[in-house]
Amino acid sequence: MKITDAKVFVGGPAKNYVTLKIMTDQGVYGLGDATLNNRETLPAAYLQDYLIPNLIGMDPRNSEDIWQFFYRGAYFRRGPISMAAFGAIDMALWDIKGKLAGMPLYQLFGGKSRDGAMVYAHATGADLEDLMDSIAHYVEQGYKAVRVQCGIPGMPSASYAVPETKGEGKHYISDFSGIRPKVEVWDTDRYMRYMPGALAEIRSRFGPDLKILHDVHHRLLPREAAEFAKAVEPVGLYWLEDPTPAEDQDALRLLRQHSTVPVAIGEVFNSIYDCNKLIEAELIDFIRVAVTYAGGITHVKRIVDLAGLHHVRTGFHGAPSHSPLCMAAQAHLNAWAPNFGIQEYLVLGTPECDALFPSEHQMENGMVYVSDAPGLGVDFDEKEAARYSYAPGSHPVVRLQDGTLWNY
Ligand code: KDG
Ligand code: MG
Repeated sequence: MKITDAKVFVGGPAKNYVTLKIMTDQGVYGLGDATLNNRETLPAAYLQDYLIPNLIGMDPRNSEDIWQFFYRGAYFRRGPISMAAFGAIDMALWDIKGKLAGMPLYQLFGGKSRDGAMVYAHATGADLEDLMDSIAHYVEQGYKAVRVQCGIPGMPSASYAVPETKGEGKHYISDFSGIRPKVEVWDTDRYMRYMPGALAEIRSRFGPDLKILHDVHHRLLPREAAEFAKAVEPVGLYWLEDPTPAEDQDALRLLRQHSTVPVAIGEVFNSIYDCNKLIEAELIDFIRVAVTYAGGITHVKRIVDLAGLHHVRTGFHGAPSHSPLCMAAQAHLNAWAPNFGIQEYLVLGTPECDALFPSEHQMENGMVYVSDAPGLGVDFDEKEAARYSYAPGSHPVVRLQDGTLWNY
């Protein structure tokens, strides 16, 4: 069996999904997602210029050897661009494998460990009351877990993932007004003073059962993160996400010494070598890698297995920038993983996405139920895809009040 061709599409409904389609001499094709938010053309170019010309003629069933060929063979290893490109190839090869076997991917991993996988929604508000309305909206829809982000009084700009004005949803993932980022101004002291009390009010409004998550988005220094984690401990968070940047894997030790708040990290990691120390030293509780830019199913499954040895559960990244293909790959892993925790969920279900990526994966009452279709269980409508093209976008950059550049 041979790979005969592969194509890359960039575009989508208000998003630049990077979709790979691999064709074979047996008529079976596979689909993968290489979307790297606001840098989409780069994995697309890597696929087109280097990886696809090498893929043609390979046996698609040898997904392990193909992964090793591209990873070890590149010489310059890792990094989000290459890992997103390999991730798409790997996803597509698993899709082909599942279709050849006539089985959904979770069966190839070892079958189902659960019927439905719990997901969390994003609630956001310009201020606390606005956020309370947003949380109530998701609770009414049956969500059991909600990530909460709100405006901080006196903060010079809207803080991470919150709108400027009440009642307005925040499209924080990409600003399509151009390639030059907007600047947001961040004030750590105001955040540290306000947010623990706001989280406590949310807990008292919604009661003990709601799973409350909060994303610090890498903004605190390790000592500040430890102080913040200690302050929010009485709230009983389901998790505190990215309290401090984790390039320094030892930075979490200080937080661990001062607090038992569950910590979730990893949405910007792209290999097992970014998180092996965090996992082995049991400094985190949830690993947040995405199948897309952590090298696909083959590599993420290794991370999940390592995590399982150390009581670390999964909480895969599911920002709106991930296409339904990545979300499907994660849904299959979520159905199987003995150490599944929760899934971030924002993408499936919009009419435009459903038309571009038809699938039978279901979402009901805050749970995702994986489809039994062979492979990933998602298709790609090329006629729909022709309606969309690449639109350059950017994340904001963050500065402190004196102008110092900070972490977005
Ligand atoms: O592209 C950046 C987003 O993926 C990121 O800001 C989303 O932090 C995020 C999250 O938790 O989904
Ligand atoms: Mg996050």
